[in-house]
This record gives sequence, structure tokens and C-alpha cells, in this order.
Amino acid sequence: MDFNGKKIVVIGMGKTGIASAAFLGKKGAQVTVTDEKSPDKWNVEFEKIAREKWLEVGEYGNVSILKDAEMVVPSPGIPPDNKLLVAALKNNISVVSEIELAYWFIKVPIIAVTGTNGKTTTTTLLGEILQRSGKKVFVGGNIGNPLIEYAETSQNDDFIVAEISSFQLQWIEKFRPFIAVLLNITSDHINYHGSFAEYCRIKSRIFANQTKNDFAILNAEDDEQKKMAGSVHARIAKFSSKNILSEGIFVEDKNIVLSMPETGEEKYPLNMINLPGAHNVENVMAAIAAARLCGCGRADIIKAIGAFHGLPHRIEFVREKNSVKFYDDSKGTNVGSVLRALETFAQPVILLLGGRDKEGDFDSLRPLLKTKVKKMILFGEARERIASLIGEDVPFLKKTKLREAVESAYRDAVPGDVILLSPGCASFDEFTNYKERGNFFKEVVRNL
Ligand code: UMA
Ligand code: ADP
Repeated sequence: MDFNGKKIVVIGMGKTGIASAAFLGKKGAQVTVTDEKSPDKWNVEFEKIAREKWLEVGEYGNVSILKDAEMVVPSPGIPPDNKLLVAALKNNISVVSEIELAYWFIKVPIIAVTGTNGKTTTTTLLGEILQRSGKKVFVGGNIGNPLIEYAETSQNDDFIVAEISSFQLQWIEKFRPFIAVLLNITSDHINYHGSFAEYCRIKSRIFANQTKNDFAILNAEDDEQKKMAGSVHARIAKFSSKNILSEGIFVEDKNIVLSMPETGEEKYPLNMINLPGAHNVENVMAAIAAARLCGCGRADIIKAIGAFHGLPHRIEFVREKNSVKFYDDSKGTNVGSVLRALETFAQPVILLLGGRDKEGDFDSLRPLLKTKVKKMILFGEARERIASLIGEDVPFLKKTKLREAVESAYRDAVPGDVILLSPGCASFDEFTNYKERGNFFKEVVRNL
């Protein structure tokens, strides 16, 4: 792809936008960058390119900056109804995401991991399995390091493991992973995609360019994926944590059984897993299937899984005080993840739910609330809406801030209870991100 002298507009000056602009500038493009925030508030990395001759700063939202542009690269956070994007499409200017741009230059096979929940856990674990098996691997994408940065390197890895979000899939054209993993689809990011149907359609694009030489790893229990499977061209491997499959990867007795034409039948002991819940068994199954298709051996896979103790803020045990256990699931930012977190506990749960609402489908918590939750502490901006949706089912209290929510949960707890922060909402009403929220929760809990 020759960018020499071409005008390209990059929207959003966070990690993705800056890396994309820098890449395009080096390839000889004339790059116009724009962001709703003023340049002094852009990612500090912007300093590195701020004075380049090929760079121009355009007024945000002013469609005249698209004049003579041949391509627009929106950052993942730019919603599809953004005025500049709508204008670009209307004027037949091609719109491509950063992962698409990176794909044009990447020569290393990509294992792409998507899904509503479990992406970071599965991506990280798979990266560790590949490394343990002696493969050279780059782990990137939505997990924090844009793929476009990798495109500039010497690319001497065996594999890329890329966490891919629906936002990144929105504007792909040719992006074609060698292995595509779709862990699950439940309602999320509706305010961005417009509807659940559209969100599912965009997620399914991960398979769009695959051929019979590629692999698709699908969740056999996911209704949305059942609808998609017919249009997948890649060879399909399915996983299930609920049912025994004639072919694929599933649980039987105390083992995960892998049974695929490419591998034959193999067993992996469930007790190698040091992560809570059936959802993590699903993540592990997807990682095993992908790792075997990359040529990793069973012994290395078992060792890597055994050494993996999960990531912070994902049902992370914080402490036990007076026989009350505290767990931080601050990354549980949608209702699907709250459901799976509740499933993991046999003890009575005091659930801390709230934050900034994403139009979450809290109704779907109802059956589990009745059996698992003794009390809800609803906090933050979303507290009134959640109370109006599910307040009749379980006793609840409303608190404005997370600190009060934790303190009041502890006052109500008796020995044997679990206090779980699994907010089902974004953190932005009180915190910069889920990490800050989780760390704050842990600090309050430690100081009780
Ligand atoms: N901006 C606008 N207009 C808008 C929205 C944003 O100008 O309407 C500007 C902001 O002012 C800011 C810039 O865009 O300066 C931020 O761009 P971005 O939101 O796309 O963020 P990046 O820094 O480029 O980070 C993105 C991902 N962010 C999102 O998808 C929102 C990061 O995932 C990812 O790690 C990074 O690219 C590298 O690939 C974060 C995330 O929250 C962790 N992802 C979502 C999730 O996991 O649920 C999908
Ligand atoms: P993502 O990168 O997709 O956000 P994470 O691995 O960071 O996924 O986990 C986010 C949240 O989802 C956490 O609350 C975690 O406990 C939960 N989770 C992890 N794996 C799954 C899964 N397979 N299904 C449902 N929820 C999951």
C-alpha cells in the first residue's frame, strides 16, 4: 500500500490515533489529526510527532478537513454516528480501523480473540501458553498496545495474539486472523453500536475474511453464535462447558476433553486451573484449542495454565475479615460478567452494583439474584435505574459513592458472607477507569 503524498485523516488522539498518525507519516502520508479535546490534553506521545512537517491539526467536527482526503482512520472510541465519519462515507472516502491498517503490513499469523467478556484473560493466557511452548509471540491489540506499532517492527515472531474489540472490528475490510476466537456475546456497548443485533453483526466480522485454511473457535452454548456458524468459512472448533460434544472441546468428569481431527483426543485435568468459575473454564478451553492449533504440546499447555493465576480486578480475592470474604470484580462492567461472577459463589453474596449505566439488561440477573444474593448495595449514577428494574427481588440500599457502599455492605455482613464488587456498569461517574475503581475498592476494604 503506497501512502506517499496521500491525505489521510486520523480521528481521536489517544493511543491508537497517535500510533496510526506516526505510522502513516513515516510512510509519506500527509496526516490531518483531530480530537474533541484540545491538543494540550492529547496523549503525551503526541509530543513525539507534534512538530512533524507531514502533520496538520484539523478542527474537530468540521467536515471541510475531509477535503482531498483519501482515507479516514477513526480511533476505536469514535462511534459510527460521528459527524466526520458519516460525512466521509457519504463522500466515498474509505474508513478503516487501525487493526485493518496494521493488517495490510503484518506478515505474522494472527490469533484474534474477541467476545463480550473474557478477552483479556484468554489473550493473556494464550500468550503465556505459546511462550511456555517456546514460540515467539507478540501480545497486543485492545489489551493496550496497538497492532500498528507492531507493523513497524522487524516482525520476527511466530504468532501475534490480538485482543480485538467490537469497536476495532467496526471498520475492517480484509482483516483475516489465522485463528479467530469468539468467547461469548451478551449485551454490551449498545449506546455505541445502536442495537444488540448490530453489536452481534459487528462481532461476527471477525470471521468475515477467513477461509478454509483458517480456524474459528466458537462457543457451542451461545445462541448468537449458533446463528452465525452457517456463514463461517473457516474450519470450526466448538467449546462447551455444559455439554459433551461429538467433536470439539468440552468437560467430562474431572477433565477438559479436546477432540479435534487436527489433534486426536486428549485430556486436561480441571484441577490444573487456578481461576474461579465455569466462565474461566471456557476461557481455558478456547486457549487450549487455539494453542494446539498453533502446535503447542499438551505438557507445556498444562504447565502454563497451572502457572496462571488470573488478572487483577477479575473476581480477585482481596481479604478476609471476621470471616467475611471480599472480591474485586471491577472489570465486571456489563451484566453478563456479573452473572458469571455470581455463579462462582456458593456463599451468600452482598453485591455492590452500580457506576455509570450502559443501558445494561439488569432484568437478566433476576433468577440468580434470588438464589445467590442476600442484599444489594446500589451505588453511583445507575443506582436509581437498577433499583427500579430489580429492586423488588432482593433487599437493597442506595449509596452515592463506592466508599459508603463498601462500608455499609460490611456493616450488614455476617461471618460466611461474600462481599462482591461486580458493578455491571462503567466506572466513569466516579473514577478514571475500572482499574482505579478496583484499586480504590481494595484500599477501602484493607482499611476497614
Ligand atoms: N475521542 C474523540 N471523540 C469521541 C471519542 C473519543 O475525539 O467521540 C478522543 C478522545 O478525546 C481521546 C481519544 O479519542 O483523545 C481516545 O481514543 P480511544 O477512545 O479510541 O482510545 P485509545 O487511547 O486509542 O485506546 C483504544 C482502546 N479504547 C477504546 O476502545 C475506547 C483501548 O481499549 C485499547 O487498549 C487501545 O486503543 C489500544 O488498542 C480500552 C477499552 O476500554 C482499554 N476498550 C473497550 C473495552 O475493552 O471494553 C473496547
Ligand atoms: P474483557 O477483556 O473481555 O473485558 P476480561 O478477561 O478482562 O474480559 O474479564 C472482564 C470481566 O468478565 C470480569 O468480570 C471477568 O470475571 C468476566 N469474565 C471473564 N471471562 C468471562 C467469560 N468467558 N464469560 C463471562 N464473563 C467473563
